[in-house]
Amino acid sequence: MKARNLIVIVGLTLLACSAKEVAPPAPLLPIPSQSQLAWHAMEMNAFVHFTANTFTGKEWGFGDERPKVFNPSQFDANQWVSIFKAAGFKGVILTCKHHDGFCLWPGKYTEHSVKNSPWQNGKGDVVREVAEACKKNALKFGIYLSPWDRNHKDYGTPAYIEYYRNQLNELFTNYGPVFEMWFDGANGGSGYYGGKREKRTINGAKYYDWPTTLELVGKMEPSIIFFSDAGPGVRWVGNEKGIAGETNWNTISSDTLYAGKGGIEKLLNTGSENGTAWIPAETDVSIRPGWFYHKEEDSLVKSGNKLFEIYLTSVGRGSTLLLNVPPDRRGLLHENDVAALKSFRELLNTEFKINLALNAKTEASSFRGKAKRFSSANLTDISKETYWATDDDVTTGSVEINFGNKKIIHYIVLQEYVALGQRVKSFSIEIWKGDQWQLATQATTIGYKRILKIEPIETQKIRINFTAAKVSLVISNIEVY
Ligand code: FUL
Repeated sequence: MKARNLIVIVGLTLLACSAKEVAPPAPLLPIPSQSQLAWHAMEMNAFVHFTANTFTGKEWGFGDERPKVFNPSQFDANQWVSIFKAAGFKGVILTCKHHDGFCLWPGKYTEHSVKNSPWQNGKGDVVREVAEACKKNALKFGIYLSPWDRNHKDYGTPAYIEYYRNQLNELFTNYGPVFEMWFDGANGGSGYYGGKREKRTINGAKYYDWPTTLELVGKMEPSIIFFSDAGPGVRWVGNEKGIAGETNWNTISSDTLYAGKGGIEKLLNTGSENGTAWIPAETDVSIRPGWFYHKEEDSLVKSGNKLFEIYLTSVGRGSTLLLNVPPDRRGLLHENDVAALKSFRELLNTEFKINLALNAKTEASSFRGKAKRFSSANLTDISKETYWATDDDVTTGSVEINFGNKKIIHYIVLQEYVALGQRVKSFSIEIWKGDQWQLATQATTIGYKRILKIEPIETQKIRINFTAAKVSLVISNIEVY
């Protein structure tokens, strides 16, 4: 072998060894499960509230609505789902049963369902059609099954819990795969209850025996994400306005929480820095004032601009947006809602059109073990699986991104590599102006994604200063628009 070749081989081996020596950062517990990671990446899902209420004009049916009121004239689940897909949603969660107990599938455990409605001569199945439309459009399908049932005669007794679990069984064995299961927090109160027409109070912390129910569902659908105020998969964001916490930790201590427990909205909105479980916030909000369709709200559909604002305060704050778009009495998404979704999509497309940071030159204050695989170049590559990381004892640092020439910038997008936990507590963004750095904005948490909107400004480079973190920094992505 020639001496030169030998030198090259030795050199390469030494390089490989030194790279090998630099271990990746240890995860900061708690970390998300694989299904939670997949859920984060979905970013936007659609919520569909549709039931007897659509025809009676109510928001909370009493439970005495006759099934025959349910009669959409032009029902088309494919219209809903293809519009959701075009708008960029990745999943659809359907109210298979709302508080009135009316079931959108012809199950065998109750007569209070589509099977006794004139729609498709009692042979229709909304759940089936939506699940199939989701499959056809490659969107994931989710189930909302209200625990509170104002129709059922046994509500409040153990017999109802058995009924509820039977319904879950039916849904999960016949309509899966299901990515998310929504356990609503509204619990107990007055209702029809098989004709008793009375008030029934339940102990929210105990009555449903959630651990047993979750185990049952988990066996049928191991990767299911459970939504409730308190998780365990994802938590409620604490309001129905589309606003996640400006500080938004994916972590929270869930041992004292339960679905329907009041007075915890603020905590749910921000999570807690030292929470013991990974339970990210889901931001559910309706495109209309109500959750169900009401003709008199046709003029009150949120505009594309408003939806974009909500996108920034939900997805842009590390949460997932669950946007409710209720079909009308025809069984179609109303023209006004469709127009708003279209304008929302157009805004997303124009505002985030060209990522000025893609492959831009970066320079970091330091990087882990000086190993290339942890360098700041990973921030502006196309992959979200590569990341910039610092040494274990380095919890602050900065990264400069140089666009090569002057660009007008409006938004900065940051992502932590949350598979290794949520770390950043605060950061600031500076813009190069004249011959010095000028503060553009500062914020607290990042999490899965943080989008900061700044006053549009022309600049050749920006600097992001990570000013505090729980442990060393692990950032996977920076985009600039
Ligand atoms: C609430 C319910 O009471 C509303 O009707 C709606 O379903 C909303 C998503 O959750 O708790």
